[in-house]
Amino acid sequence: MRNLSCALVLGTLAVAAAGAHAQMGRPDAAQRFAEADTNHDGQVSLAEFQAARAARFAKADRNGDGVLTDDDLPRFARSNPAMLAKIHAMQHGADRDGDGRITREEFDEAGNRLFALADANHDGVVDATEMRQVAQRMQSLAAQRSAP
Ligand SMILES: [Ca+2]
Ligand SMILES: [Ca+2]
Ligand SMILES: [Ca+2]
Repeated sequence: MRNLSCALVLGTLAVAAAGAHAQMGRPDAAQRFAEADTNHDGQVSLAEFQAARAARFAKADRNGDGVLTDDDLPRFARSNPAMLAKIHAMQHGADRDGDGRITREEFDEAGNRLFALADANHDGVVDATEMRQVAQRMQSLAAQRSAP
């Protein structure tokens, strides 16, 4: 269950680390799915998923040093202890060696775990139904986390 949680948490990591603004609202899984589906066949292949992840990493790595750290977070997130703690909690799954830095390798590894998890019927693509299911699981996980 721990690994499952880690992988699920990773889905929201990009939202937290990359778009601090997106953090204000719930991640729109349907929209993210549509964005990743670059050939618009209604399914997200591993290649499409990885391309979307790569773009997300580049966006999250605001200072462009190739690793995700607190330095990449906007000032308002860094100066908000509650938000910072939340982001750190989410990053915990990706930051395998716990050094507070998420390398591209760690990020990709986490992404691959997420894809494997989302692809429930293991046909190598995540369709809209599978994406909805994984989004629901993420939401219930997030709800658990924010519960006292
Ligand atoms: Ca596609
Ligand atoms: Ca960085
Ligand atoms: Ca599938």
